[in-house]
Amino acid sequence: MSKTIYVLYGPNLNLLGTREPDKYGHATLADVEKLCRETADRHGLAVEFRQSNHEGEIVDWIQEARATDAAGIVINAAAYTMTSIAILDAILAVQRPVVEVHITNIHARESFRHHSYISKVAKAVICGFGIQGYALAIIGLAAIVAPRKG
Ligand code: CA2
Repeated sequence: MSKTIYVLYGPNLNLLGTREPDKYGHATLADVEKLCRETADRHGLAVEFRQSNHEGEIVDWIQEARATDAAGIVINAAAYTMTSIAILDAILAVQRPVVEVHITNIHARESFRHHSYISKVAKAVICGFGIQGYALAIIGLAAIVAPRKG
């Protein structure tokens, strides 16, 4: 198993930090990438960081994570979380721990955001901590894939 974790970002999250800061904060996607790399580095992991507005490309990357023997996946599939059986199926096939992250608490928002296909197959779900949720997800994954002694 490699020491790389895939951090996958779904549609519209390329806009992070530029619109709706009241909901999603002021940090940009580049800031999130930096946070993920620093957190992973502290735990002896590397990061493959990707964002796409296209469902199929996200499916391709989940398959790639298996093909490259990645240690796990952190995913915020954004609106595809609530709609994509294709992403659900890809996660079922990947056979690696997957942590679902949302910047906002999706359960405190509109009812159409309450149902997640990904939650059904994820190892863990983190929502509502803003971008710190990514650091928490990486720390949790590190504990699963490379438990520390003592
Ligand atoms: O809270 C989250 O992380 C979400 O996954 C964000 C998605 C939303 O569809 C989910 O229900 C919850 C929306 C991402 C849109 O991102 C933007 C960021 C900045 C400005 C505009 C959109």
